[in-house]
Amino acid sequence: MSYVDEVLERVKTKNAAEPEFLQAVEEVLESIRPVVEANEELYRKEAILERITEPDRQFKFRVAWVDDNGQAQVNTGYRVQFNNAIGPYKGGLRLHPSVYLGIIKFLGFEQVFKNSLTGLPIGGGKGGSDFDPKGKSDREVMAFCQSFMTELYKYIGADVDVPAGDIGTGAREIGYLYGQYKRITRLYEGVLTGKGLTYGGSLARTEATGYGLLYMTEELLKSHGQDMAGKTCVVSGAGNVAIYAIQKAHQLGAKCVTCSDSTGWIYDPEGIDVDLLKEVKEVKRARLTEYAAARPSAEYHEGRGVWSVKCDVALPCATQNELLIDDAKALVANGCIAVCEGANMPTTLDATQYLQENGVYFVPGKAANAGGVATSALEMSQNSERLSWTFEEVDAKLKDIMVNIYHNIDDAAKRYGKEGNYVAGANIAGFEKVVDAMLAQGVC
Ligand code: NDP
Ligand code: 2IT
Repeated sequence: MSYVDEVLERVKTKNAAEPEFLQAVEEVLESIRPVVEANEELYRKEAILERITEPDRQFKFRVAWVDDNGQAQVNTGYRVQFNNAIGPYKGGLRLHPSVYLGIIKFLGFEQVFKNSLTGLPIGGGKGGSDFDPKGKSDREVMAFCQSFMTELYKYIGADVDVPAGDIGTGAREIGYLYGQYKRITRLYEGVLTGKGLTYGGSLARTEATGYGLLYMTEELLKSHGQDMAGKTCVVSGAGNVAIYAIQKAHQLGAKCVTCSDSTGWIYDPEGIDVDLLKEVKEVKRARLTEYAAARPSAEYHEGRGVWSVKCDVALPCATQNELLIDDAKALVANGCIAVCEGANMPTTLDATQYLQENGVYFVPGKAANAGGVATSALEMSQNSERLSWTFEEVDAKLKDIMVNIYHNIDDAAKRYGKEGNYVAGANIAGFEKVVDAMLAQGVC
């Protein structure tokens, strides 16, 4: 049996109850096959694949807090420190009822390769909790965050592990978490990113993932003789990534006609009104029905359905496994030319394959959404030098990083005879740097 197959079997046996983690590992190991085959003896001897699929360590802890009725509540907190071969662990905190260890491991594993692709010195980690911030008061969110950090602070630090936002963790949560870290440790350090601008945050971090996604999409189209101007886009999600993806797409002359949340979706043929969407989601924290109520051109539909709308470009920006095989078929039938993932692993393996086989340019999340964590690394740099850069400076660096990632993954795919396969390119390019560092640092 080949080394890749052997390790895939081992990972399946050891993590049988974690389908999302297995999915992420399978995608990566399948696409790095040619690299592994070229170095099989060395990698096997050094147990590279066993080590890269096993987190350095994982923490699981109780988070007890008191709700507004005086009732004690208990959630579970997680932090998985996956791999720090190239820098301190870095990755977000997800607060969503679906969170369990397998979700955090899949996200941490993806983060290792994504962070490598940024070209910046950051390792991979992820954390979170099954706490649901939706419908909670600010005081309840603060109580949860303080309790969560009272455990988490032991494991993190500006040069050790630097968490950030993800689903359910935005500026409000990062603020409460930072306040508690500072209070316990007495350290005023860049231990979290996505901080507010008055206490060490970076300009353009809020926009970075969505903007970066569009810089990547634009570069992809440009290198295939097209551009974003005049394109119709369908977007899923209505959170941080989706909002700023839509904003940048509109700045580039495209029109985004959909967005969605966990209960329904909007079709707005006039183009999504970003200011209204921000008001509904960032200020009121309300449902998309409020968007439809305030916007005559918009239709609201219950359930899921954005991928059935005719488009040139599809940008999944909500969550994992939200673009399924039938959605891929609908996109192809409707003439979609590119799918770039703003979310982490939103497209299932069979849907990805279908899109690629039908000539759709497909850029996976670990490359296309890397602008968020890259800008987090820029926030860390600014914190270290105790300076802050202008919006234009950070935005220009972000754009450079995304353009570089595109060319690196394109080149890596070509080097292994897989031209145009950006999944293979991203996994290979991300893997090469991490493995090089692991080999240099010995067995650990
Ligand atoms: P937010 O919490 O700001 O927004 C998430 C959006 O997706 C919301 O509209 C939410 O709807 C929807 N959503 C979440 N879970 C589900 C679900 N199970 N089914 C349907 N819809 C769902 O998160 P972000 O925008 O920050 O994150 C979106 C994706 O992007 C995630 O995959 C995240 O890992 C990834 N990402 C985020 C980065 C960042 O910097 N924030 C960086 C790189 C990737 P509702 O409000 O109804 O729950
Ligand atoms: O998935 C991701 O890359 C993020 N949620 C951002 C992580 C970060 O450290 O900014």
